[in-house]
Amino acid sequence: NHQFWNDQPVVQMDENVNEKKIGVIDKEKTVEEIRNKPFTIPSNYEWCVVNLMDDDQLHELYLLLRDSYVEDDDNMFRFDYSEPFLRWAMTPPGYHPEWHIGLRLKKTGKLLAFIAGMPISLWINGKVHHISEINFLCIYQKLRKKDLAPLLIQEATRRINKKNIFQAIYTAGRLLPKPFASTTYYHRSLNPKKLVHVGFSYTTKLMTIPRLIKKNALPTKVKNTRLRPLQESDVESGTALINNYLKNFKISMYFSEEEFAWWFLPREKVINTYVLTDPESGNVTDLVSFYTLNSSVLDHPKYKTLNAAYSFYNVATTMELTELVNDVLILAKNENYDVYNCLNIMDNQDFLDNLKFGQGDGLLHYYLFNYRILPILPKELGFTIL
Ligand code: EN5
Repeated sequence: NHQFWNDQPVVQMDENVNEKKIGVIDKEKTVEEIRNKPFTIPSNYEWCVVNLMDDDQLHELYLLLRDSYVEDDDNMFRFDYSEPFLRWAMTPPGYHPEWHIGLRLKKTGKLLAFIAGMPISLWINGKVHHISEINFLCIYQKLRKKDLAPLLIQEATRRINKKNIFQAIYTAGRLLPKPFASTTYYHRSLNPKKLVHVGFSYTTKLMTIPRLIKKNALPTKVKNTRLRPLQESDVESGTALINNYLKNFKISMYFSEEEFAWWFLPREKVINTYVLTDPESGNVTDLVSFYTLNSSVLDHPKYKTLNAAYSFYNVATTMELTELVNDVLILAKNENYDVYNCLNIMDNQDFLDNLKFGQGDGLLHYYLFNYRILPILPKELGFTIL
């Protein structure tokens, strides 16, 4: 049912973008033209701002997402974003507290729905655009089919427009009008036995558990022994390295030094970044990073959690990307992750086969709100959404 999306400034399903149509969809508006009043909601609900700096409110949001956010197609796993992760993901430099929008039941105050906007800088066709990212749209399981999502999206749009921003980027596993890129998940087993037990992976007649263990075995030590965690003093050269790499993609993230420090400096169980530096200059030459996003294993007697690492950004200049990522698989395995996940974006396709990643059953579609671009291939995309 795309009734709502038909009236929104997005590329429609039957539309094919050509050169002439690239650019803003809705006619330009001014901040003054944007309504000041929040969207009207059924009288038993109320809007709220979820203050992520408040531990109790962060915990409420954590529980809502843990119980009602994204699942795989067969409802076997559900994302379990940790509290420190959620705070990190939604409060980057320049964030707007009022873009963390909640919906509560008036009577009890229970948090029933949420949507977040975050400021983001993107390179689109060679130019930096300061727009919004949308993420963590979630409606409490028992409240589905009440059509609350359109209200949350419109209220987020209004608050973002009030800051003079009229474009947003977002991803979804579902097909909506209309992706500019569709990417595929790949998975590298680190703990094959557990993955099979929880139903994340499977055996076949030929691929038994012992064979899976053998196939996925990794050395205990990394090849590049100089690989070390990113630190404060690497920020300047690390930012230069990554922007220089990312600007070659058709759409990519752009990082100020402050943003680079925010997104890459290691935070335990949230974000890990490892680098190699040039011995002479001390500049970062290679960088590999992953974030921690566990999933709840739904209805399993023994296991409750799947420990998953997700590839974030990788840049290799002094070695093959495959060699760099092989080392990070070793580090992730040694830190007890069960699986290393990755999309076929950026140059990731170059290492997937060699490093024994297998295609998953999930897709991730990328969307822009109020902007038309030509469709692009996964490998032309230099941008990860958490
Ligand atoms: C907010 N920004 O479907 C939107 N995950 O493949 C986020 N599959 O884990 C939207 N179904 O293939 C996120 N194992 C959309 C993704 C939602 C989550 C999702 C998929 C991605 C996933 C696993 C488990 C499937 C369980 C049954 C999967 C196969 C792994 C196997 C490992 C060994 C080599 C072959 C593949």
